[in-house]
Amino acid sequence: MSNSSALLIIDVQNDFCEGGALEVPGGSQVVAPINAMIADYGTVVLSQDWHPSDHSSFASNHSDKDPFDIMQASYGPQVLWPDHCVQATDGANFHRDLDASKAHMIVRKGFRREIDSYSAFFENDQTTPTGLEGYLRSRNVTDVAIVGLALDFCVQFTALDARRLGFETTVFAVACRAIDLDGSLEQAMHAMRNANVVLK
Ligand code: VGL
Ligand code: ZN
Repeated sequence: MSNSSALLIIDVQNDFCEGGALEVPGGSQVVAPINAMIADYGTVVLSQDWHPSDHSSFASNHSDKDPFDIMQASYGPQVLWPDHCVQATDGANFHRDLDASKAHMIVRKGFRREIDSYSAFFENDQTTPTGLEGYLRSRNVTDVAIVGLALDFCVQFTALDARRLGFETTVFAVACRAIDLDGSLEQAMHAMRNANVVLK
């Protein structure tokens, strides 16, 4: 693949894998296909969900809420999650078999207490940037390939933002796994197709 393509590896962290705090079914199965793709890209970016323990997306920080309830945040509806990917915990570490040493950049997201961040480009208010766009543009990236966890949350939001920013965008579903909360997977596939994300 050419140097104008970047591989965005989304949230392949212990808490999203089997036995983790917000386990995605089959999560660790993405590691081998992702490792096999890394050498094909001139730019390789990892995203890392990186929350403070008092993060507003954690149900435990709301006295009247349970995990997977939906809350009205200032920027819209927000799913409340089990505590996960707390900064500097083992759950926030990348899966041990992921070839993380090959990454050129690591984007941390979700570290502001009041805003969650699914996308690796913008937080959930859709305006606070992570800096990833500028990084890719400064390396003349025009195309992105997206893989990782979870297909219906962070992968989907990253892909939709990539399209919004004008990147040619392919999601490799074989190297993704989904949470699938109340039809979220089907909804995500539909939204990505509508936005001209190429699904492979
Ligand atoms: C994610 C829910 C909460 C993800 C992150 O990586 O898809 N999902 N935080
Ligand atoms: Zn999170």
